[in-house]
Amino acid sequence: MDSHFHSWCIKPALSLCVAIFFALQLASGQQSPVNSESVIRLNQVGFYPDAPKTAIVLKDGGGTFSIQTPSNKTVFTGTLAKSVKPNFAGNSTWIVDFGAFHTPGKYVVSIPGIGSSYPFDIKRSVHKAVAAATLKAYYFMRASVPLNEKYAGKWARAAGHPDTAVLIHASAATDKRPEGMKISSRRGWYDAGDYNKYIVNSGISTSTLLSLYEDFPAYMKTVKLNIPESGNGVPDILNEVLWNLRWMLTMQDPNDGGVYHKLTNAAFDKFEMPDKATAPRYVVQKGTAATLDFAAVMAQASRIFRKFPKELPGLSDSCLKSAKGAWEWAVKNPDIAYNQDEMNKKFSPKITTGAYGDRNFNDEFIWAASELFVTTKQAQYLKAVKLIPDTNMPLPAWGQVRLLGYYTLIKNSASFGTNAPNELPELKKRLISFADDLVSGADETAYQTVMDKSTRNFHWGSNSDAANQGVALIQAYKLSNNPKYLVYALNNLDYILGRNGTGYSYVTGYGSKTPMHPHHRPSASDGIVDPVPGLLAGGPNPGMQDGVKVPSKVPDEAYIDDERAYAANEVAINWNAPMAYLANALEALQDKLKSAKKNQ
Ligand code: G3I
Ligand code: 9MR
Repeated sequence: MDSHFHSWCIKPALSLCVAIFFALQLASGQQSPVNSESVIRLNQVGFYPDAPKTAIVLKDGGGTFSIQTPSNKTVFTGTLAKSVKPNFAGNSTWIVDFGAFHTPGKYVVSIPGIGSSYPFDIKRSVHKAVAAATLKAYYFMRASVPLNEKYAGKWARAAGHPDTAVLIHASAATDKRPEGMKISSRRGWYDAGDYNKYIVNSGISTSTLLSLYEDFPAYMKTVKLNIPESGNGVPDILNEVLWNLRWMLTMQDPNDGGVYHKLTNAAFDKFEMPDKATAPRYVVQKGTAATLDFAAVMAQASRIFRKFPKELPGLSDSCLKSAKGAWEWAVKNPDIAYNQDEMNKKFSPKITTGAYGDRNFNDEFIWAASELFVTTKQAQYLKAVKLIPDTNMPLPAWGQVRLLGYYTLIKNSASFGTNAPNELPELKKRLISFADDLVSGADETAYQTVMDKSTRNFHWGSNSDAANQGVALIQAYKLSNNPKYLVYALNNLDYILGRNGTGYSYVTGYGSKTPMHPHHRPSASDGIVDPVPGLLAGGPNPGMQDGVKVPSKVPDEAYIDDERAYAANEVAINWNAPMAYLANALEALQDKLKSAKKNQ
C-alpha cells in the first residue's frame, strides 16, 4: 500500500471515531466537552506556579469562573473581566485571571453554564518538554542521514538526499566550477515542508539557535535531546546546530568566498518520504543576501565554538575564515539579488522552488558587520555600514535581519572597551522603546497578548512573528532586568500554545488540540497518525496563497489544519527557531517571573 494513501486513510478514520464518540455523549445528554473546550482559550500545556495565569472565554456576558481538579473539586474562584477591545471578529471576550492561584497540580478552568477547558498543569518547568521538542524537531529535519529508532522512535526513517553529487546550475557556473560539475554538499536541515536547503532561511534559523545557547549557556547545557552526538561533551543544541552549520560551510565557493543562494531541486518534490525523492539537485546563483547571512552565522559560530577547542579542534578558525571570505565577496558584490524569475529567463533548468528573494541588503550588511565586529573586535566592519539608517526597528524575519545585529551588539557590549561604537547608547534606547511599543496596549486586546494588537501580524508564518516578538521582549529584559517584558513574552507563548483566535496549540504533539496534518512531506507520507512532534505550524494567514479555503478570513482565525494549506499549515526551520528560543528562554528565566507585574 502506498504510504500516502495510508495517511489519508487512517487519519479520517480516527476523526470519524472521535466524532461518533462526541455524538454519543451529546445524545446521552452530557454537556459537549468539545464546545466548552473550544470557547475557553488557554495555554494547553500549562503555567508556572508563581507567574501570571490567564485564560480567555468567548461568551456573551460575564459571570464567575473556577479552577477545578480533574475530580471537580473547586480550588479557586474568581470573576470574569471584560476585554477592553473586542477580538478581530468584533466580539468582546472575557478574561479569566487566576494568577493568584499557585498550587502545583492538574486542573481545568470551569465556567458555569459552559463547561470546562482542556486540562493543564501548574508546575515548575512546565514548558521544559515542549521547549526541548522544538529543538529536537531539527533532528527530524536532518537531510543525508537515516533517523534511527533509538532517537526518532516511531518516526524513524531512511536517509534522504545524500547530496554527495550536487550539480552546479548554469546560473552559478564559473571557470573553476563549470555548469554540471558535481560537488558534495551533505547534511543540513530540510527547510520546511519541502526538502530543499536555502542559505538565507538557514542563516536566521541557525543564528537564532546559536543565540539561544549564547544567551542561556548554563540552562542550555541541561537540555538533552537524545540525538546521535549526545554525550560528546558539546551541548546538544550545538550538536544539532552543527548538522546545519557543516552543510552551510559547503555552500561557499572556495575560489571566491561567495555563497550559493540555495541547494534545490528544479521543482518541489511530490508528497513522498525523503528517500523516495531522488530528483537531481543543484546549487544556484551566488547572492549578496545569502553571502552576508552566511558571514554573520559563521562569525557568530566562530566565537561560540571557540570555547570547545578540544571537542571541535579548528572549527572556530574555519568558521571565522569563511565569514571573512564571505564578507569580502559581499563588499565586492554589494547588490546581487536572487531574482528567480530573471534567472529563469536566462538559464535552464528553470528553478521553481522557494525564492527567498530580497532586494535590500542594508540589513544583511548591518547584521554581518555586527557579528564580525563582536567576534574580531575590529572596528573596520562597523565602519563599513550605516548602523542606524533610519528610525525603524523591524521585527526579525528571513528577509529582515537588522535587529539580529542590534541584539548581538547590545548583549556583547561589555566586551567592547574603547572599541564600542558611538551608536551603542542609542541602540540600547531603541531596543527598550521598541519593547515598550510592543507591550503597550497588549492588555486591552481580546486575548491579552502583544500578537493580538494588530491584524498586520497575520500573514504567512504569523506564528513566527508571535515568537519573534517574544524574543525581542527577552532581549529587552536582558538589557533592562525589568521582568515586565517577560510577562508579555510569556503571553505570546500562551498565544502559540492555545490562547488565540483558533484555540489550537500550534506545536505538533504539545497540547490537546494540535495540528495533525501539517504541510510537511514526511508527516504526510510516513503512514503514522501523529505528525513529527515539536513542529510549529505557520499559523493564521488570510492570504490563502495555497488556494485552500480557511474557515474564517478574520485574520487571527484564518487557519486550517489541512495538509495542502502551505500558507497556513506548513512548518519551517525559521519559525521553529524563535519558538525554541522563546520556550527555552522562559524555562531558563522562570524564577524571574515571580516578581513580574504587568504594564500598569
Ligand atoms: O514584502 C511584502 C511586504 O511589503 C507586504 O507588506 C507583505 C503583505 O503581506 O507581504 C510581503 O511579502 C511577503 C513575503 O513573504 C515577505 O514576508 C509575501 O506576501 C508572502 O507571500 C511571502 O511568503 C513567503 C513564502 O515563502 C512565499 O514566497 C514566506 O515569507 C516564506 O516563509 C515562505 O517560505 C517557504 C519557502 O519559499 C519554501 N520552503 C517553505 C517555506 C515556508 O512556507
Ligand atoms: O511544498 C511547497 C512548500 O514548501 C512551499 O512553501 C509552497 C510555496 O512555494 O509550495 C509548496 O509546493 C506546492 C507548489 O508550490 C505547487 N504545487 C503543489 C506543491 C505541493 O503542495
